[in-house]
Amino acid sequence: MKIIEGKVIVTCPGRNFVTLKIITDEGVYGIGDATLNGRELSVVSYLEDHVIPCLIGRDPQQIEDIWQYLYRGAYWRRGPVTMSAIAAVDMALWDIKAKLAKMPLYQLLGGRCREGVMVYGHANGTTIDDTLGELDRYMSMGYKAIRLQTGVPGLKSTYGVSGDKMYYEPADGDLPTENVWSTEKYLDSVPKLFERAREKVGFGPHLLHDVHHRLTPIEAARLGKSLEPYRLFWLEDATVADNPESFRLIRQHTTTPLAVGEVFNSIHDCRTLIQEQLIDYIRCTLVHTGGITHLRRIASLADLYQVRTGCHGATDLSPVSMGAALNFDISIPNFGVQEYMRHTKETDEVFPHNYTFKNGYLMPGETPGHGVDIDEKLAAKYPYKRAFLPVNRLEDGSMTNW
Ligand code: CS2
Ligand code: MG
Repeated sequence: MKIIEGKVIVTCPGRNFVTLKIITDEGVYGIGDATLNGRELSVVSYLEDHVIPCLIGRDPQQIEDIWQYLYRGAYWRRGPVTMSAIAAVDMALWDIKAKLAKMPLYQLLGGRCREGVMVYGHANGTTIDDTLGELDRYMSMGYKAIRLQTGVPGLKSTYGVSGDKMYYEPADGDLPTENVWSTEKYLDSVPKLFERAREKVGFGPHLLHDVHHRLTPIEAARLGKSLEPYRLFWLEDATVADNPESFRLIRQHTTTPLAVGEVFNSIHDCRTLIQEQLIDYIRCTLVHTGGITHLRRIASLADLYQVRTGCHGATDLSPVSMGAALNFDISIPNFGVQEYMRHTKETDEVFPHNYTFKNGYLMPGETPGHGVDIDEKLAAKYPYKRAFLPVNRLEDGSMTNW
């Protein structure tokens, strides 16, 4: 069997998605997500100019060898663009192999370790009351785990609070929009949110929160400590994870569980955090961390240190990533939770899929492969539209983390 074609499909049903389709001489094809929010065209070029020409003629069943070829052969290894491109190839090749084996991908990965994949939804509002109303709504939809994000009094905007109640798309401008941030105002409001939430719903639902890289280590330690009475499932991206030493400091002050990793793209980014048990959940995702072949290694390392997975699953990861992730999640022993930001109707129509939501769990389907396809004709109706993620400045105008 040989690869005869690699096709990159860019579509924008409300937001941009990049999909790689690998076609074989026996007619079987596989698809992989290559979407990197705000930098989509960089991955398109990396695939079209530097990857696809090297794939033609190769045996698509040699997944590991092709992974090693693309990783070691790049010379300039790692980074979000490179690893997203490798991820797309890897997802497509695993899709092909499962189709050839006539089984859903999770069976090829070792079968089920659990009945379903617990997911978390995203309740958010401009005020605490609004957010608690959304918490009610997500609980009524059956979610067992819900992330809470609320507006910060005195700030025009903050991460995770969207106008639309079901969909959250942060890439909102043809050039980066400039947000303003105040840690002081934020640290005043978050403990109140979770105090009110636990008063309202008790300790049944898992509650999560995403700090989105915005605190210093000692501020993150203070927040973690202040949230301990409310028993969060996790506090995410409490500080920027460039320097793992920051998490040694946070760990000294709080038992609030920590989740990190959605911006990571290789096992080397998370090795110290996992080996020193400085985190409790690793958020790496298939599309930005080299695909199934690499994320399996990360999950296995994490398992040795009782760190569980909590894969990133925002709207800017396509349904292809979600479908592949569910097959991965259900098959590993140390699964924690899967993020599930719903896609719009248009997106779901471009990417027909077999996964289903029921009572707080997502279930991968039983069709061979990862269970997601792309309707190329429909995709062509939505041309690429440049969109940047915002940038963030402090009230004095200096740059900070978005
Ligand atoms: C967020 C993301 O889902 C999350 O945890 O951190 O929404 C993130 O902001 C986007 O994926 C960036 O494109
Ligand atoms: Mg996040």
